[in-house]
Amino acid sequence: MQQPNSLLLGRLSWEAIPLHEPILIGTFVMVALGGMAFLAAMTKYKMWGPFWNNWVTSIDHKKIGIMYMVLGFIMLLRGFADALMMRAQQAMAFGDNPGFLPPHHFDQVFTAHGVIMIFFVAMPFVTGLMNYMVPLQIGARDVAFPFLNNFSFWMTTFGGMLTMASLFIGEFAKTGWLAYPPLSGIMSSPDVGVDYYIWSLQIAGVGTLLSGVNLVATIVKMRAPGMTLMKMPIFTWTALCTNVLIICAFPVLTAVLAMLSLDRTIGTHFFTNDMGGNAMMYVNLIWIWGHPEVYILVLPVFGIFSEIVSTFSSKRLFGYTSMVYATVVITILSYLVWLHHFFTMGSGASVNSFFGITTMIISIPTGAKIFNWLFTMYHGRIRYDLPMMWTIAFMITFTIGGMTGVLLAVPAADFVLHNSLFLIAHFHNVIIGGVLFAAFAGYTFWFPKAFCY
Ligand SMILES: [Cu+2]
Repeated sequence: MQQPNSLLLGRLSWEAIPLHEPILIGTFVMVALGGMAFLAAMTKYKMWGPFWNNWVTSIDHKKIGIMYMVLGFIMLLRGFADALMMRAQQAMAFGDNPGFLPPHHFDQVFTAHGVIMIFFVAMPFVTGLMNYMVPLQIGARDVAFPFLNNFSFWMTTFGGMLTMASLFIGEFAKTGWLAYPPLSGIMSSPDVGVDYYIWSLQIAGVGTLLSGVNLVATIVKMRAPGMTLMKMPIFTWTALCTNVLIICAFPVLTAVLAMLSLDRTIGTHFFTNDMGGNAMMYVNLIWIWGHPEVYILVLPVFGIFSEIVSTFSSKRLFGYTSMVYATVVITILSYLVWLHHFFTMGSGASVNSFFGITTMIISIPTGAKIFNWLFTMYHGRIRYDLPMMWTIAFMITFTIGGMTGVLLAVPAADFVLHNSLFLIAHFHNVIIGGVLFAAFAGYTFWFPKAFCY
């Protein structure tokens, strides 16, 4: 039996430099040239001082918010390049044509695409906007713990840098974005890939948890006098619920990854096939984090679109109170649906029905929001500026994604559709139509506030 490796980061030797991979060498040369140009320009225009003082060490929530957004955009380029590589490979590789990506490289690209888009694009996009807007909306000078805020940002950034480093030193996990064991165990993945995965997410996860604590403390304790909870702007309400979810869910991620790394390093048997381990326990725990995670991403999105719809319809938001209740109900329900990600585990009709029904129920408060936005537009003087265009595109795309979600919530249907392209289409509809469209809408909408243009 393969012994667990003694080095937490696996084994990195000169063989870890992928000199035999032309695609990676080409990418490395481009990144190195770009990096050197950046360093030269910074030195030439004496930008190091201002960069260090005004950005790197800044504890200003506005600056930190913008840095999160920049991080998201840089990682979006990588995540999107991965998507293009996957699709190009799938378009080419049929018949006796193997395509240009060897299988182990494709698996890394596939895994990195999911990890990067969720942890280092979607999360920084929404955390950046919450950081920027919440103190302004509640009339606070800054967040509750400004230094901790800067620290959280750099923890997230270092997690992203570690994931990027795996491109050129060693390799990334080949397990899919949630690293299910036993594939992610030391037997099937003896290389450094899964260790990179664990370290990147543990570091970024701590950053996210701390920024969650920071924003909840800010919203609960630092509102302007007279701003009672039911007078808070809707975006701040969604930010409050989101960060409560972060505080409840991210410790589960930290714990499950810690147990996986113990299995890999000192040979415990939490998720192994033998010695009493149970791989399905990992799957349960990672989705107890994973499903709240999707609402951590989409609740602020609902807040952004609520602000935009009422602004560009020149009307108060319809059903403010029901919007708030719908957000709170979604927050609670999002913790009661995780098993819909693996109805096929075989946990029996009663358990599957419970999780199928709770999943369907969650579509009711979500649907209520869509109607509230439509009623806000109804009889409004609508200006079709860019943020409003993204909003309408969101409403259409997200509703289609939502409906396929309700379909997938039917265990019998899910038995057929599980892990199929139908599922891929469903979550890309809700995440691209939701988070990405909201980021573009929100940045366009609040750009003048940030850059006085
Ligand atoms: Cu889910």
